[in-house]
Amino acid sequence: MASLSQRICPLCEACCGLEIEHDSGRVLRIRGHDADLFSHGFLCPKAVALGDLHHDPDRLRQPMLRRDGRLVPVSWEQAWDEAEQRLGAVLAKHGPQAVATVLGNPVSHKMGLTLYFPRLARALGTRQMYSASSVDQMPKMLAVGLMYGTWLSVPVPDIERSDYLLVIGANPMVSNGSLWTVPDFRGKAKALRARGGKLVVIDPRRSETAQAADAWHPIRPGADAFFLLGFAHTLIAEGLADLRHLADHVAGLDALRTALAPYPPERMAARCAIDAETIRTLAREFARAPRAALYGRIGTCTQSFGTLSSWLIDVINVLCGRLDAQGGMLFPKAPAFAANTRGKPGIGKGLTTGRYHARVSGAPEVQGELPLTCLAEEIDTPGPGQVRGLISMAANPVLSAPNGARLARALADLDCMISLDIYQNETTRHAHVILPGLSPLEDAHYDVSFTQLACRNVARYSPPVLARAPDQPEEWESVMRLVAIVKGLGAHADIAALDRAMLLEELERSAGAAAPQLLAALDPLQGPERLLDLGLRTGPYGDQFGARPGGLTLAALQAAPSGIDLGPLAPRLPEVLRTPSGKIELAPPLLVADLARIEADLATPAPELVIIGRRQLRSNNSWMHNLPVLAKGPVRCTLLVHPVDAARHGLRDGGVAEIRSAHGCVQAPVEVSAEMMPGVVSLPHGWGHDQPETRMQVAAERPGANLNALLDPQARDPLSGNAVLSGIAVSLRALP
Ligand SMILES: Nc1nc2c(c(=O)[nH]1)N[C@H]1C(S)=C(S)[C@@H](COP(=O)(O)OP(=O)(O)OC[C@H]3O[C@@H](n4cnc5c(=O)[nH]c(N)nc54)[C@H](O)[C@@H]3O)O[C@H]1N2
Ligand SMILES: Nc1nc2c(c(=O)[nH]1)N[C@H]1C(S)=C(S)[C@@H](COP(=O)(O)OP(=O)(O)OC[C@H]3O[C@@H](n4cnc5c(=O)[nH]c(N)nc54)[C@H](O)[C@@H]3O)O[C@H]1N2
Ligand code: SF4
Ligand SMILES: [Mo]
Repeated sequence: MASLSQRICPLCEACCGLEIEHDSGRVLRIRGHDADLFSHGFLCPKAVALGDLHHDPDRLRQPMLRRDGRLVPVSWEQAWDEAEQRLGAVLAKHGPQAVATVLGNPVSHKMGLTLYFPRLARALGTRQMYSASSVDQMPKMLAVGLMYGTWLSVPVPDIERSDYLLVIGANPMVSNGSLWTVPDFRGKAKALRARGGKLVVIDPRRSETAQAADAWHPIRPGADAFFLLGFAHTLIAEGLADLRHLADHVAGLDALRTALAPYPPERMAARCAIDAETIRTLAREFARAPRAALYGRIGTCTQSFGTLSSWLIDVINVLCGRLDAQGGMLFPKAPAFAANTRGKPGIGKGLTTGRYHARVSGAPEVQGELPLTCLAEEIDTPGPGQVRGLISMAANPVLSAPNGARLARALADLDCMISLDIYQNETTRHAHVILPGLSPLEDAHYDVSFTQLACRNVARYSPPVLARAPDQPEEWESVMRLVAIVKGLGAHADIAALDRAMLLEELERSAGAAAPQLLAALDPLQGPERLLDLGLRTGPYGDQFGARPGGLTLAALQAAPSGIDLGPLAPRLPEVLRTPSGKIELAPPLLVADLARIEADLATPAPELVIIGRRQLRSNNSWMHNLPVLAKGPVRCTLLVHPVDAARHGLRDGGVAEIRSAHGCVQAPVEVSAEMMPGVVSLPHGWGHDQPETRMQVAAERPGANLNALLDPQARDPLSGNAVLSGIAVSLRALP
């Protein structure tokens, strides 16, 4: 008898509700869950691949252990003994600072990992912490953190009530949104246009989003800050700025005016390749539209001016009174875990960076992390503090970060590498022990991070759809076993007791004498569900343990498989702020000082030909290329080249190009396409599955080329430490 279960999709930030039909452990069909109060039945092709993922014979179901140089399947018992012995040895010999951790993108989609990694981090106390954040959104987090006070105070477009949406460096039609949880962007954009609104896209490529827009303006990669400076300058110079309801909530307006003064569009145009009149026109349109929002994403982050660009986007929204306004940019109010719903409303400690620095490069700490592009050199550079052990969780930096080849060599030289992952891939093949995680259909789900970025306030919970093997631990349990090893309690410690003891300690810090009572009130829940119940009940909609009857609890979510709607986004100023001043900081000194680099850059000639990346509907970073339903069809890892550039370099459609940069060389099939702006070529990231000792048979059949092999591993945004992934100079050559 087939059964029907609901499950939130954990694959991307849209967090769509799915309906999964299954029988005796086999997935029969996956569809959008029409009754889901948030996503209303929307899904994309990746969700359908959850079945392939669950049944993938290459997905690890048993721990793998390195023996005589090869990874072989072993029992959990053996895996834990090895993990304890190796990690224990590194800790005993070199101390915790010699152990690094690296987190990949899926960590933020798995509640067990998101909620339990902080325990491991605290137990270890290492400064060697890395994650995909520094090849992604760190610049945005830093910019909003400085302006509003917490790392995830990211306002999102109120698309359903907007008249004008300006998108820069994002392709939500394919990515389904990022730092903006917005299922069915396509439908929402269509509705915006149908009611007379306008969608405008700024992107070096006429992306799928640009194709669905009213206007597309190509921009030179890496030059967003120049465009945005010209835009913001116009707002002030032409008297278009109008803070409206924000006037009483800002600090630093005069400093901002002074800082913007040197950058009229006429000075910026050549650098960003958008003419001055267009910049002025866009600024006027944006300022005059009844309700408008400016949204920027990864294209504006993964460049050397990432933090400046991210800041200027919010500056423009503030200058036009678009922030915290209906139809503009609003702050979600998440039901649990959001730093901007905790503590005293309207004021806070704000944040700092550079509390310590990377040993080799001197790069500053940001949000407790060092730049991912520093990891390889921290492992392979001898000296005090050299990294000798690594714990990776759901990360594939050998493909996802710019210096994969060097990183792979460094990983192979570690004394201890433990990976919590579901594949033996380009990164985990170097591990001494791989501890398999669950299939997404085997664990419970709550969107810890993405409820904080959602286009509507909502709370949803999914129980596991399918049973896991009896000896397979949940991921939080594996993390807690690592905690037990680090704490010297041994890998076979009583995890449930340790979990309870650590939670009690945390509750004592926050609730003092009431801690034991609170803990008892959460019985008999355990693990992530217990933390979730605590988060919900003490959150802004919570039942406050009985003080607010009818308020949110986990039990309430469990009784509502379509979710609980908490209403449209609403203005939150000044309550949302956590800055020391209690104001929106418009001109943080760190950012204003960074404008000096703009001046220096203006004097540097731009390269003739540069490369950018590209996301695709049937691909998810590096790790879904092994799923037949997504892998089938035409070869996707192709180089898009504008006809003019193709002619100049003797390339033809369907031919093969050699792509060379100062840092590497790869080959890829050519697709001649007028989608590109001339002088810019595009290759998707996450490919290069031709390395030995991986276990991803489908992916290996069509490995593709690794874009990141071309990038400059030392190129970073100096403020956030984020890697530069866009706009790298390349040359092309046709291969026979
Ligand atoms: N050139 C270029 N490079 C880029 C980007 C780009 O746009 N251009 N994008 C960057 C961005 S935005 C990101 S987020 C990073 C991503 O960087 P990573 O997170 O390092 O890469 P992913 O390909 O997402 O790999 C995810 C890993 O998690 C594992 N995994 C998947 N699901 C689970 C699970 O449920 N449990 C466990 N334990 N493991 C799991 C997979 O097997 C894989 O090893 O790549 C970055 N790299
Ligand atoms: N199908 C699919 N969905 C995904 C992912 C995936 O791999 N596949 N990855 C997920 C992840 S980890 C993330 S972080 C999100 C990212 O979500 P988005 O930020 O929407 O990511 P992209 O689709 O890469 O869109 C970035 C756009 O920026 C453009 N661009 C490149 N360089 C520049 C530049 O210098 N300036 C400007 N203005 N534009 C530039 C690119 O052409 C591209 O259209 O997507 C998520 N969703
Ligand atoms: S858009 Fe994202 S969350 Fe929605 S079904 Fe596709 S992969 Fe899953
Ligand atoms: Mo990402």
